[in-house]
Amino acid sequence: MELHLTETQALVRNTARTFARERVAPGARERDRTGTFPAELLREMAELGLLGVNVPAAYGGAEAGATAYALAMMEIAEACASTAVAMAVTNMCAELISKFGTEAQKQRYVTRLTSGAAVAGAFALSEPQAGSDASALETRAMRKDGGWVLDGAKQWITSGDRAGVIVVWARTGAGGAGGLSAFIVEGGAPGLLVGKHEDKMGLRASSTVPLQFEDCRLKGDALLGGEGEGFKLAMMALDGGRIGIASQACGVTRAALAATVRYTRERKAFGKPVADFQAVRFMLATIQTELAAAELLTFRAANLKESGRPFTREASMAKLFGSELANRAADKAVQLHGGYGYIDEFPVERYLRDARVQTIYEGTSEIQRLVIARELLRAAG
Ligand code: COS
Repeated sequence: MELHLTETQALVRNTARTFARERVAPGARERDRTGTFPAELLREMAELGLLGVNVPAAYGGAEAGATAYALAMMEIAEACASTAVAMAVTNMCAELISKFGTEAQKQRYVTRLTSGAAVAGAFALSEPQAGSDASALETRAMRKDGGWVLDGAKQWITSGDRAGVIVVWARTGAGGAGGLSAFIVEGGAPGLLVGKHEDKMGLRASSTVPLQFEDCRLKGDALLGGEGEGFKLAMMALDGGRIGIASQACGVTRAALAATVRYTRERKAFGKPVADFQAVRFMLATIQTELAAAELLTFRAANLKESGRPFTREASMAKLFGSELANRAADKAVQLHGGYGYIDEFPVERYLRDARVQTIYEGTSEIQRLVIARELLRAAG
């Protein structure tokens, strides 16, 4: 769907669109097959301002706002959802540090993320025993010799094997949400051990690893935000992150729909193009209508965010609806391709595999529903 865009938003969208079509889409199938991380593409994205779309220009960002970010994510995800997730987490870390970091942290880490020098950012919140229940995490950070020592295990860390900047959550106080703090850890830090790559169903060109912290020594200035503020930082970052995943879901849905329109117009059955059958048209019409709704939910959340208003509920609604739609749309795309949908000569099986995680990461659909209901009931007084 077409929104009325500002000049800046149109520029970011067009830049991302051209880059996605010319540079990202062509190798997507091969990267998926071989599990090749898009390092070179991320470097080029940094040059285009796509690793800090909503980050102040003072730290190398494009300072183009949350809507421009959503527009750019949709374009990149339409071409390759794996590349989009690495972009999303890098933007999320850059935004988080640019918002809550000290001036020195911003100068040191945000510029590394936006310039591509860090390759990517990573967000290390989840643990083997704490995913949805994020406040139950057990990694500990103890004060020692004016600095901190991290010990614990993290799980499902996107780009965790190559990120130059990793935001890590650890317990610095009592149990529960109030005892958590966030830290900035540099990739390759002594005591940071990178585990084996997860052999995932989808997003196979994005790397996902467990991380282990063993007596990992950090300087005193590694703390991001105040001590005990970590949980709120994580929730705020995830609110923004969910707009990113909603955008990624819209991108995958667009790709699934476009591939299906192409295929059903060409493929003939019973003497006419498959697209001439009403049952097929109804499926296409439903996906297109729901895609427009998902995009509008995403733009609404982004618009609230950039105008400084609360957007927690709207981000969860966009993520919930968009991620479930991407799964329905990719599933229908496979169905309408028949047997060809089930082989990797056509891209729709990849879209289905890539969509599957979207209802799980950055908060499952069930967590989104909890957040939406909590905000609804709170607003009702
Ligand atoms: N923004 C700012 N603050 C927030 C917030 C938000 N979106 N959501 C919660 N908080 C604050 C609360 O206001 C509360 O603060 P006070 O103690 O000062 O009142 C504090 O955080 C604890 O909130 P709450 O009691 O709601 O926390 P819960 O432990 O019940 O957790 C859910 C709430 C389930 C929503 C949260 O744990 C969550 O989002 N889990 C999913 C995590 C996730 O997405 N993981 C994927 C990781 S990335 S792949």
